[in-house]
Amino acid sequence: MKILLVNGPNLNMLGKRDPKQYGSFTLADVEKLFKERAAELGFEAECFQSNHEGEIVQKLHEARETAAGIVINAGAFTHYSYAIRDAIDVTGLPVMEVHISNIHERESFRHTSVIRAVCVGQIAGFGIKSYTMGLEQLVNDFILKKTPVTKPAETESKNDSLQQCRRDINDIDAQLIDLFAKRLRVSERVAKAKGESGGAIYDAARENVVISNARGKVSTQDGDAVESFLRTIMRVSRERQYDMLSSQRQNQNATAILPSVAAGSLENVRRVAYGGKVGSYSEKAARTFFPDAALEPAWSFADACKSLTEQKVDAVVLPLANTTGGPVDTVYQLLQQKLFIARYADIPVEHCVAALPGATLADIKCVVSHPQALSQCSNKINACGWVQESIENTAYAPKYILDKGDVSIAAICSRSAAEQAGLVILEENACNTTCNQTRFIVVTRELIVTPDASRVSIIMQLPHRHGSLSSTLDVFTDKGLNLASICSQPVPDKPWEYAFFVDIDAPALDSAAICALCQLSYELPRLQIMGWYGSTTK
Ligand code: CA2
Repeated sequence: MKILLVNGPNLNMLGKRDPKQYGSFTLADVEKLFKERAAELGFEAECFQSNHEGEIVQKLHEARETAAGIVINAGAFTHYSYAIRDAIDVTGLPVMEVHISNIHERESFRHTSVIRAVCVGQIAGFGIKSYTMGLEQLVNDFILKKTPVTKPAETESKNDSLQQCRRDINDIDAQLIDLFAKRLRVSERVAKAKGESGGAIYDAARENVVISNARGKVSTQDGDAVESFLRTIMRVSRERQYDMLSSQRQNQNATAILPSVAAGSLENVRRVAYGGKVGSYSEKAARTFFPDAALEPAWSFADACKSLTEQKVDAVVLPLANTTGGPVDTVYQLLQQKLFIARYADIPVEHCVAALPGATLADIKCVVSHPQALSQCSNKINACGWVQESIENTAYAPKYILDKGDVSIAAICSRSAAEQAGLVILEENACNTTCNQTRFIVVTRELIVTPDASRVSIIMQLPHRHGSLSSTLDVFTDKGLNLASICSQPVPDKPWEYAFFVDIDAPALDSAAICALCQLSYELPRLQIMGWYGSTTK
């Protein structure tokens, strides 16, 4: 019985090219050495080389009758020929896989051997010696000792182990990484070309074509997964392009997205409007921000903003959100006009229950306040079964009760507002929590970015497409930016359209934030910077 040596495609070129990878020996040298070593081991060797898959399959079939074992270097077929794999399997002979180079340390596509599982072993990376080592191993362990031929395939098919799955995934990931790195290089070339031509980086129509082509190539079942995968790699590639362009045109970018940044600062603010009256929480907040300014009460938040746009005041102080009651919707609506947030402060809020002198808690049937304050005290109100009545501002509630002269009505307001009106306090802190806080903001006509800014607020509107919000937020994630808050509000005059208000933690004019905002300003139907500001801590 003979030992068959099979060499696959291109191995007839050994010694003619690529000596660094494959040495300077020729195929004739390999075959001579193989025959000599086989003879020493007491076997005759037959050597065969072909560049054709079918011829190799044919030779393997014939070997069933003529050979005791086979050594095979299947060349590049190793990595993808299931026909050769099956032909090895049908020989029923011990087959040893050999390679001159170490396929596991080369390109990732060479890490996979589809014939490995039907061979008794694999020897790779020892140059010409791989052939003799493979031969010796084959003869000693699998022919002379007649070790029963258990190929990995047999154990594997019974137990397609988790380990094997992981090996497969590692191999596939290695290939994906390789390809993705190549794709990034091409994206960089695209960025260069677009940088020169001034072309837009985001081309939604082209991305959709890429996706629908890809969907056409895979099963319906895989369609959505393939779309998510492609959208992710396209987004990351776009980010690379924006990064490249933005490092070239950092200043241009900042001016493109940021409306003219006012040179001035809040130090020049002399007159400040707030919604409510003396004793209101807004007045307290305005005083916190501007200890020396002239404070002007306005009937409503909208009236305060009107004074600002009409240049009657330099700034307005408004409540934006509360830790219990959530966003103050009317203020979010007002911010959709071209107004800017210049500062914020989180102020503890404690509401009391106050009524006409002589009234007791048992007399109260109804409470009056701003809807936010009512919701912040909802536990108490519901427990007592009080009817609720809403009013423009918590600070107006005491006057309302005085006007009514009704002992069964109580105000939910600040202690100072109650005391100024001469009401008696029936309950000190009626809030649902003991840590109730309201975020107040300073609103200005121009964007004022102070050096201590720590947060940027934006309004964005997204295209009506599935995954739109999550892929937009991914831009911030990819840039390592933290979102401090997000909320949605209806867009006035556009039924069922919503704007997202997003706060991002970022120091003044942070380059990662500018880059992300710049990208989104190109890609979204609307992106408005509402402010880049710091906090006035109490
Ligand atoms: O390392 C091995 O033995 C290989 O089986 C050789 C194959 C390659 O496709 C496998 O990944 C690993 C290629 C043989 C090509 O041989 C050449 C010889 C000289 C010049 C160019 C190619």
